[in-house]
Amino acid sequence: MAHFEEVSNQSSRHPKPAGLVLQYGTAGFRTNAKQLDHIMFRMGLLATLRSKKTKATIGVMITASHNPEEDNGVKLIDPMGEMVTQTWEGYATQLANAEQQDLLTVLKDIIDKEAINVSQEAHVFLGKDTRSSSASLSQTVLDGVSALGGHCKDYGLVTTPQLHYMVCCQNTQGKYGDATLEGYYSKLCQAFIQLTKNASNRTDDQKHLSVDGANGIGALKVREMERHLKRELKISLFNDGTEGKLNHQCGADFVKVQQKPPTGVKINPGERCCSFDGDADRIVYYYTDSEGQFHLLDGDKIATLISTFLKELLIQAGLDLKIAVVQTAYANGSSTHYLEDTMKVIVRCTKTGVKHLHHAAQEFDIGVYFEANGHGTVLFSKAAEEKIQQLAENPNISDGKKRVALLLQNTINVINQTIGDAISDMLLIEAILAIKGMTVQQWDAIYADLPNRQLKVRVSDRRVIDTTDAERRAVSPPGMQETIDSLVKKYRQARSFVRPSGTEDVVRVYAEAETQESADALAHEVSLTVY
Ligand code: 16G
Ligand code: ZN
Repeated sequence: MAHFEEVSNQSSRHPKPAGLVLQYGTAGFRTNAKQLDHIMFRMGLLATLRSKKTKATIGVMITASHNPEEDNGVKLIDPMGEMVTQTWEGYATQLANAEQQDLLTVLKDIIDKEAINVSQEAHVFLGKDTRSSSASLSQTVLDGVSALGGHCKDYGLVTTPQLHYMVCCQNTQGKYGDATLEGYYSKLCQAFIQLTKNASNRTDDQKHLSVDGANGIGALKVREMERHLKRELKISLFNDGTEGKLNHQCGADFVKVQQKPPTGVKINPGERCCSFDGDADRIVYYYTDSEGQFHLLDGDKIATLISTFLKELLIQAGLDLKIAVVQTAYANGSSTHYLEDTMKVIVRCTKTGVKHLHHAAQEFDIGVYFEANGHGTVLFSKAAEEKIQQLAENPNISDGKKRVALLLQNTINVINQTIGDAISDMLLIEAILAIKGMTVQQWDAIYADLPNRQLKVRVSDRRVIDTTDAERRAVSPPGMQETIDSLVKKYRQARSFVRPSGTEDVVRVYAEAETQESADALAHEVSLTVY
């Protein structure tokens, strides 16, 4: 077949280093950028096949998120803007690891297994972050797409969630919005402005927010968006990429893991600040108090704020919709208690990785999902959206209920439901704080986090650790969980777990306890049991 000759010719320009084995992990392929050229070519091929199979547009995003600038990565986006399915993750790994001479065989194998009509048209949306390696790697994806006769629209520099959004808009024929950056900004910002109309007398201080752009793509996009906000949100942007290095001593991952403020941000006591990560799909908030103490408001606090707000609206609207919060093992124990015992919302725990949370959240009318690291969003079922719309359009309801229905509609519109999105989450959080007239301190005081510590341990083979119960318990190596259990018993309000990382060659240790000293000691002791 003509295409295969082209694939064969082109692939010799993007050869695979013999023996190199990489895996499509939690968030796609991710490693040093120098090892990724052949991967990009092959992911161009695979995205084209996925498009032929689904008869829809598929996304390819080049980013390594919060990893250092020298790394890069790639992930595929399925038609509705979600992460690619597990079977195709498997194909991605097979294709990536085929030695040069076996590439066509593996490709044909996928075509046969999936019964793909190779002459079907194919469309791919491509995006990249600001890493210096991203430009040439994205050219290589283009080579892969064109080798199989696919069409590619290159969005250039975009955040990961923006590309997810574009793919969803395209495949829903514009029902979700326009597949353009302008469309994205105007949908989100219009909803934000409508929401803030429900906030009375916002002062300039309340409208002000400091944003740490992690020296990445999020900073560029916040700048682009600003004029759409019509001064309803005044952003002081730090770490905008003009001086500092991507993710270095800054960004959401740094702030969450180190539990300290990023460098490069001017923080005035009491003022709200937030940090994005390197591809702007995560956000955390924080402030320092008058004593200089740092306070972090992570994904758990965000989930609590959002779910409380939504639950209150549903009660006011008289809508009987089932709302749930989806978390992972990293969720602070205090957040889970607060949500279950005080808020009385359903809480689910899944394995780490957005796709797991996303799927669990889809089972409810309204599913709020957040990882403690700040990655998350809210999903509304079709039925929930319809009920809200019917209420908004019902001519016989009171003005109060009408207002609540419109609030819910604008809340839906400010949210990027395809994936966690720092920009969209920021607008939603700012709107909620404005509407509730709440300061960051009041938000923080909803519950008190249990002190916690995360450590990473380098081991010769992290795969010897196998977990169960949403990664909260280890089933191998034998005896390890029993040791962890006995260590945990030594401390009050303590909990700890270990899990192999899906993105780095390390084992992660998490511990929480009544005091920081206990959490630190427990994390340290547990890390010594990992070998
Ligand atoms: C990836 C995941 C993130 C998860 C992290 C865990 C996506 C889009 N991103 O960044 O959700 O928290 O991996 O990393 O799924 P780890 O397995 O190295 O701890
Ligand atoms: Zn990210």
